[in-house]
Amino acid sequence: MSLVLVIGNKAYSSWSLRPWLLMSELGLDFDEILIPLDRADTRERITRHSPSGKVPCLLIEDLSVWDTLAIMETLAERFPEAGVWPADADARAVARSVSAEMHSGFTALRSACPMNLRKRFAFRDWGGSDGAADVARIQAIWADCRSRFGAGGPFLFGTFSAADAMYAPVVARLDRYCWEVTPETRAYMNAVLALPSFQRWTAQGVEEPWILAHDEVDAPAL
Ligand SMILES: N[C@@H](CCC(=O)N[C@@H](CS)C(=O)NCC(=O)O)C(=O)O
Repeated sequence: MSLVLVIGNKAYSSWSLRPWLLMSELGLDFDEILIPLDRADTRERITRHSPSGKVPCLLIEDLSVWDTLAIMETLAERFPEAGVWPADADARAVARSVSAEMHSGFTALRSACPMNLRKRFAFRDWGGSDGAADVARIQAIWADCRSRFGAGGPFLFGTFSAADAMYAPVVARLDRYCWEVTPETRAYMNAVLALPSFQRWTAQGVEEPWILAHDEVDAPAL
């Protein structure tokens, strides 16, 4: 089965990172097509593959699957042995809940702290009280998953799963915008940041020539 993942800039495209990281960490064999965002031909190039005009989009032979959670669910169905979701049914239900919560939420954090893998910023009041509430909720989610389901490894459900891939860009944001977090949160973040595929993605993003002005916050980088 040929798999091609269509993605945006590695330095900035947080949605693209999620399925790329999942597929890489699970050892699925895939090719990628990288389409730089915010250029004159971006929309035309993306819509050749993705009817929504957004990335990521997964091409399975001639079939196009778009939107991050749909891609992950399709991978779970097509590769049932790969471990996209936790094996235990209760853990799997919670993994889907926290992934859906990520997919639809945390807009204050996401807009105040766009993913930017080239920069690091001293903490400031990113996103005001809404940003702080997002980060508190995220830390509560991670603590709950780790304490109830995380005994088998350093990730939310022990071994790496789609839930960790969904939160990987949040890990990058908390790290690079220097949010103060609990030691438990930091330990989880370190496990994600140390993933070989996360490091590979970051190194490739740093080398990209493109700057996306709307993802560059107005603050001096450290
Ligand atoms: N709900 C979508 C969101 C995808 C999305 O917003 N992708 C951005 C890049 S991170 C995009 O394709 N933007 C198109 C553009 O800027 O032209 C998903 O989960 O995949």
